[in-house]
Amino acid sequence: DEATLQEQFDATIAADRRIEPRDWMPEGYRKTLVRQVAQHAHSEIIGMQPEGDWLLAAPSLRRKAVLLAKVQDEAGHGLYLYSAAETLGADRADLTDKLIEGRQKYSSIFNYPTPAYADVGVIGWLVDGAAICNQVPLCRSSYGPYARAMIRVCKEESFHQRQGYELLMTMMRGTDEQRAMVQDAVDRWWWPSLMMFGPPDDESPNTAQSMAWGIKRHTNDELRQRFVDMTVPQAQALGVTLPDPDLAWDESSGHWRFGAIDWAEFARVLAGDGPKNAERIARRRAARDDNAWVVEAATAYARKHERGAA
Ligand code: FAQ
Repeated sequence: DEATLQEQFDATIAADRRIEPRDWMPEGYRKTLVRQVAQHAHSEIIGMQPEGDWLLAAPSLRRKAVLLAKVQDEAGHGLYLYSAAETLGADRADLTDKLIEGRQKYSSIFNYPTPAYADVGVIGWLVDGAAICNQVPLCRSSYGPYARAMIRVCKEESFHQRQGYELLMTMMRGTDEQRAMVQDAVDRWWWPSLMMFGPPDDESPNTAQSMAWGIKRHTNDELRQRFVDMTVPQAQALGVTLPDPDLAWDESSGHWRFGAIDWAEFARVLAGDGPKNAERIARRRAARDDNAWVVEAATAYARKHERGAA
């Protein structure tokens, strides 16, 4: 009965073993995972757009090949994560519709523009750096398919982070104009990167329950702090300044203290009012609608072969 099943589930979580698709799980656990995994998948797919804009304008064949590989990896991550959501009973086409209709979210970070080529480097360094901080602990998430997906995703994100940092190192060894371009991109992306970790812990409705279920392993503020501590020395090595006058080393705690985040801006972007929200969704909608015939044709072909096999 349900009480016994709940006990078994609780015991699995308490013993830090994984929940698998065939296992019974409370409805809230399933819903929370579908929400987080779908949002994560949407972020990867929408996240192809800001850098994808530079594919036709990359400054060399080598840079183009690297960027193409990175953007394709993001497509792979999205598809991998939609598959994980399907093991929870979700339907991929339905999730895409919910994204396009604004009923599911994607990361706030992808609503900012990429006007300069240095943005590609800064996204790799800061956005993929933040993604790694957030996702490495998710390799130990309690839901098996999500945790296993994160292992591969994190390996690829490490490559993404390095390609970004290497690109920036190259530009910083270049001309004054190139250095200024990098600094301007850092100034624009720093605060939005800190917002990627989500609202502060005392305003995060999902964290406590997600941690109790072992879906999340750290709070939003813990991971944000870890990211700042990791990134400040990298900024110093690169020779850029981070746009925060309050950034200071705190000897007693052994952490970098940082200034107040503009949560009103975060709320505006989540409400659909960031610089690029409308464009990102319009493009995703066009991709769904313009390619519907491919899905129809592939589905018809698969049906025909299923009948042939039977
Ligand atoms: N943007 O209660 P919490 C990538 C929402 S990396 C938009 O704290 P939770 C790689 C949240 O969903 C980016 N919405 O929620 C890449 C909730 O709304 P809901 C993707 C946000 O889930 C790099 C509400 O606020 N990574 O794509 C954001 O416990 C470069 C309350 O928040 C992941 O998704 C935000 N930043 O914690 C690709 C990682 N923050 O659903 C291309 C997995 C919060 O109740 C290029 N996800 N919200 O309506 C997570 O770790 C968690 O879901 C958090 C949020 C930490 C994002």
